[in-house]
Amino acid sequence: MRKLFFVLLSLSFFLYISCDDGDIIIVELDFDDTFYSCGVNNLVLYKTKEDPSESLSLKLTGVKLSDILAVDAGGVFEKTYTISTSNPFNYRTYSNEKLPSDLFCSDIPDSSVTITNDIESTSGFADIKTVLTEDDNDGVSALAEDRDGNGDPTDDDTDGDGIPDYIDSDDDGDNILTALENPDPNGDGDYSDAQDTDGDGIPDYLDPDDDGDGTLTRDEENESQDQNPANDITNSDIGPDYLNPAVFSKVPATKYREHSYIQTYKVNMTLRDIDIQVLSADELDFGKLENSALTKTVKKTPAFN
Ligand SMILES: [Ca+2]
Ligand SMILES: [Ca+2]
Ligand SMILES: [Ca+2]
Ligand SMILES: [Ca+2]
Repeated sequence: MRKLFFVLLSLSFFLYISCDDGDIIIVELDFDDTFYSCGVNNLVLYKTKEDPSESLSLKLTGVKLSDILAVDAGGVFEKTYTISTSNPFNYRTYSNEKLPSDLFCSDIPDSSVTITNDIESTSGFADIKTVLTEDDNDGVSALAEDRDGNGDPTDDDTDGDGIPDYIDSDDDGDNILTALENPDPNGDGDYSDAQDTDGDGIPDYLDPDDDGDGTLTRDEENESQDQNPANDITNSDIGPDYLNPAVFSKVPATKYREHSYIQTYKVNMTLRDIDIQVLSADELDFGKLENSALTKTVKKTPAFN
């Protein structure tokens, strides 16, 4: 019986085919370090390449994409799936010069695709690790938004609206987005030069009364009550009333503006101990999952207080 085995070398690896006559055929499997997913009730994790056309795929029966995104409170999901007859790993070659992008996504196989080799492994393990990161992209790094520096950014909530600063796009709750309050004017990651209109030592993005006139910024909505004090301008030479200490008439805000932040799931998979008859590999770094569903925008409007 001929034997095949994988050897991982950096991000490319080789398939060695040892024939009975002693000849060794080496096929380079220079796949990208990214992979894709398909399936509603069964998850297929796969990667394809062309010239020559090949695919690697792992089918996880009864697993949904949402299952591997179910991170714990620390933002991590880790699970080892056993490769088996119901969770097979396949290496395939094709006679087609080009492969359809949805090769593993259609219920009915594409009749134009011709498989020339199909090598299946039904043992081994697939280690999947998912890490969720969340950021408000407000111009202040999540590290800096861990204001007390205790390593836990979830316990820092400047405006007390229930949304911690690292995912709060309006940190001081004044209805002016942090990104618009110049927290880092020259973009060097040093926030000591943050805009501080009233010079009280509290930068505008953390100061609920930016011009220090005694009227909260969020309540300086003299013209339009739309949770946006930036468009209330009594003196166009000075600018918005919330940055003009000479104007301090109060039109109380009644709610916060809508907040949004980005969730990004990074999914990596490593295959281990693939070793069935014609295929063996101690460890195969399958790479990082690419899927538009891994980035989500979360929108919420906090309760007004
Ligand atoms: Ca907050
Ligand atoms: Ca603000
Ligand atoms: Ca200030
Ligand atoms: Ca003010």
